[in-house]
Amino acid sequence: MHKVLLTAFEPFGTDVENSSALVLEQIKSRREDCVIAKRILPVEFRAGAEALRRFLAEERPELVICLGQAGGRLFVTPERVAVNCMDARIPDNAGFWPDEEPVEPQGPAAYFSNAPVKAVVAAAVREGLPAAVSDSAGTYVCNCIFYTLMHEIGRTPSNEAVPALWGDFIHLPWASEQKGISKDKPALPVRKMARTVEFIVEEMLRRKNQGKWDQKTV
Ligand code: PCA
Repeated sequence: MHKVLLTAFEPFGTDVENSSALVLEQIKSRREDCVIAKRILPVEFRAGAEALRRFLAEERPELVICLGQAGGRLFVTPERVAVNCMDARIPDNAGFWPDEEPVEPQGPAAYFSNAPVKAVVAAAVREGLPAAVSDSAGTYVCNCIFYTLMHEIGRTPSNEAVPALWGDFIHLPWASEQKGISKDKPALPVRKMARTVEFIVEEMLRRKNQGKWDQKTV
């Protein structure tokens, strides 16, 4: 039985709901060959990172995907890279408002996701699902959580050719059903986004089991 950890966020800014939490709710916790632990993170740089570390220690998953909302995007967008920078346009939900501060003062400038993001997105697109690779998770809380995840993975010993823990972050558009989002804004139905995330999880697990740890699209 495979163990997957999926996280989403509370609402933030002026939004009363977060599409990532609506999508997470729709995803089944148990599938044929895997158990999915679902957790909500606060939209706070420090407490969010702390909560993620705690969930990793509690769940000991082999695949972690953190979901977040990026209002204005058109597709479900797995992120390729996390940067060591916290630079916020608005304060987080605890009132912390970083101005070009590192996530980890001793950490590298950036981390790539160690999952085959491009290959999995290509597979999703072949299925007709609304997915695209993103090369920037921004510099707000989502990027901080993604950077923290990859930093923790880097500290986890792994002797095998295929790392023991794969991590990625997926930004989602606003949801069509989301309260407070006007109809002229770009949005996707929750069910469609949930199906796309489920496909990405399945495809990542399939590749991980086969030891296919490369970015080739075929
Ligand atoms: N999106 C924000 C933080 C929480 C969320 O869902 C971001 O993109 O950083």
